[in-house]
Amino acid sequence: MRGIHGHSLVAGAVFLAGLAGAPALAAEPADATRLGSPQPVMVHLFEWRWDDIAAECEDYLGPTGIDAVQVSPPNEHIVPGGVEGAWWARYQPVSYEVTSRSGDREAFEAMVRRCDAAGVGIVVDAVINHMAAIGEGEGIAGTSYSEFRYGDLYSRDDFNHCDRYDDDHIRDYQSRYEVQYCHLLGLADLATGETHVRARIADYLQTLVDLGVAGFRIDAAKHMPAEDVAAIIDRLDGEPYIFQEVIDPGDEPITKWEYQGIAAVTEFNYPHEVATAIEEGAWDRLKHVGEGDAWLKSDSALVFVDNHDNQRGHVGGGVLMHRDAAYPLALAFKLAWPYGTPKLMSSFAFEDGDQGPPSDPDAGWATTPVHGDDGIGCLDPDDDPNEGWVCEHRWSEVTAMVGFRKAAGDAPVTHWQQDGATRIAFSRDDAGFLAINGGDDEWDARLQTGLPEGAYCNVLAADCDTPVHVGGDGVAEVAVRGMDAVALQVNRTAE
Ligand code: QV4
Repeated sequence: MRGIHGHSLVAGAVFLAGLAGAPALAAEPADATRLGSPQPVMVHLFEWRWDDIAAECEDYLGPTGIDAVQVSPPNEHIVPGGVEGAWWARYQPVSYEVTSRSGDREAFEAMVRRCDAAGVGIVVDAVINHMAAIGEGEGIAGTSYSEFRYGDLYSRDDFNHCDRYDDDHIRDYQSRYEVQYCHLLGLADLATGETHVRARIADYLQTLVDLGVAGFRIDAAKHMPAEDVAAIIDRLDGEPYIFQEVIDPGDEPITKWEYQGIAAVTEFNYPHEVATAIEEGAWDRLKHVGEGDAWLKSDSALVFVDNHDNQRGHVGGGVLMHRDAAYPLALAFKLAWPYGTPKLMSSFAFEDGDQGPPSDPDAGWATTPVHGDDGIGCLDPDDDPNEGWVCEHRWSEVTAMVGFRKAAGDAPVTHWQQDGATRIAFSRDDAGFLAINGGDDEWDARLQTGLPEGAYCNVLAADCDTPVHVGGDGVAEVAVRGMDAVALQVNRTAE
């Protein structure tokens, strides 16, 4: 048993003092330009296979200007058959061998190479807080595990044993100690305070850096003391972009602020504020997204309208997702609004929140490809809405707004205008302009832009047949249909 009994809030306080004295580490892994462009956009190709991602990088992501893909955990996990093909098998690591439901190491390496050649970086979802749920079984690459023993990698002493309740599971999120030293959902909690455990985790991450990955999502970072996360990252050679999954609902002792000096952090205010503002018809509240003390500073914030957990209500839900009519407008806002590093969700459709990706139960729940001869492509409106690859990242509104974000660069927001609470518009200074009509009736208005005089294409429209005229005073005559938007960008004028 490790000497963690009696560990208390004090450790957190000591650590914070320590971090303040370690500026060398601060901010660098949060520098999103490490993903290869000044305003990078990432997409989560949730549960996609490695060869599909490689093809997607070449066919769509590179040409669209999407900079990076978050991929599902690439290391060995429990067999999906044991859990009826559930997607969350990937979050139960059995070893650090690079073999998973998405493909083997060879396919992973080929993906990294092909995506890199297409200008797209791979961001690995790193599950390092824990191993598979306490119990026994075999991983997808054949590694056996039993209670607190995972192949030759870890044994009992490498785990925290928090001595709470009868099963050491986390129950009280108001207890810092429990959240960081007990077992999240019964998953065997690694003793990340131990030097040799840190070294093994860092070896795994370093292997991936050496294979050429561009970054990491640190899964369940809140469940590791920030000091431990910092110490693991500090061991890495290379320059990965890192963001940490910290769900801070605002009323727990562990906060996102503890992690923001280490690397970027998920900003969970974002999906909730965007969803509630839109659902309450208070689109004008979007003006304040990212503003004030409750929000991470922009460079530290990883932002999203939904993620793989909250789109299926795993973390309280309350977000917009691909099934919602307002979702494309929420994404247009996200890509036009210069706060945080945006991540797009590319989902598979589901009926049941545990349901895995399209797959064949008779073949060990092998994932059905998107591309190639056996590929099923992306969901059409006529398809079964409960199964298939949704591919939100291919929607025309999304690809257009990725281009808008690049064109807007670092131009600030200017000329905020609104008509009531549902009609909003703003400029990205002299580089772009977005008007969103969240009401039902058409919005015909003369709106101030920062754009130079000209006839602009609405980049959200299918064609440029009806350009929008901007006068010498920057005023545009716009007609925005109900639940629609108009986006203009400086380099997209009518011929
Ligand atoms: C079950 C019972 C538990 C019991 C346990 C006993 O429900 O009460 O303690 O058995 O063994 C799956 C099942 C879950 C099961 C657990 C262990 O859903 O019912 O527990 O396995 O067998 C994903 C899924 C989880 C899934 C987990 C592991 O969301 O449902 O659990 O993978 O397969 C907090 C955290 C945050 C976390 C979020 C889900 O602060 O960090 O919960 N989010 C990340 C990922 C998420 C992932 C994990 C963390 C775990 O985004 O996808 O959980 O790696 O908010």
